[in-house]
Amino acid sequence: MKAESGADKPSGSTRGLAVVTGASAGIGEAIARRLAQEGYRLLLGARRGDQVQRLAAELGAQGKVVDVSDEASVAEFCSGAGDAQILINNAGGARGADPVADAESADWRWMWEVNVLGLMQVTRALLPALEASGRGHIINISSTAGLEVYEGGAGYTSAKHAVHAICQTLRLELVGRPVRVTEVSPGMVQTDFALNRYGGDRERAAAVYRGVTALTAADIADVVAFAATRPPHVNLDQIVLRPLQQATAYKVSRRE
Ligand code: 8X3
Repeated sequence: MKAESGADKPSGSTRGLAVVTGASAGIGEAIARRLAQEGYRLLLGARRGDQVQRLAAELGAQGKVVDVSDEASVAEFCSGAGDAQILINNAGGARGADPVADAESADWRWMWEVNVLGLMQVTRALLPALEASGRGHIINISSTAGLEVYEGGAGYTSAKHAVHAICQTLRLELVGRPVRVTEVSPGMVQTDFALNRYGGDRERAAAVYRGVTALTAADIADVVAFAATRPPHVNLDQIVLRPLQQATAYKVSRRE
């Protein structure tokens, strides 16, 4: 996808400040790399401070530790971002795949705190800056799990359905104000997502991607860059992308 848009790129200068959460690895890292190439200044946040600071140093960006589920941590993270123009809410993930009957409360609590409350807290903290920029943009990295459900997935799918609802609500609440809201909803992406979900069980995680050419983190970054670089009057509401071999979460054509 070609991200260049003369209409949106200020000539001879860098673009505005983009804030990326969950930026230490996977999709967040790929977005950070891509937005750096596109000329954005970056504030990168992640729970793993050493990793995010290493990436930030490489990209000439600012890197800070942030736990999006912790209000004080979010306040500290956002304190230097008064000129933010873009917010990429990427921090999130899944824990466990138990049916509701065997749900682990701690796993559900973590998923709701990071995917839902975390997204709300960073958004709330940065909304004044995004609006003041005159061309603000919130890009929420959601999931096809925000659109469909599957057995054993309710902790994660319910959290991502909440993200979908928040995106739609934000568009209603912000209409007429200069803040775009885009939901990016990927299906299967080859990252540590499954490894984290299954508590480091490599075999189980590998089975998720077996026989499938999954999306890559760079594919998602490509779509994010495209959305971000449209002219400011163009709002891409929702972008759903999946590997060619995936029709739904549970309908996947695997090579033998
Ligand atoms: C990940 C997609 O199908 O594993 O966000 O829930 S799925």
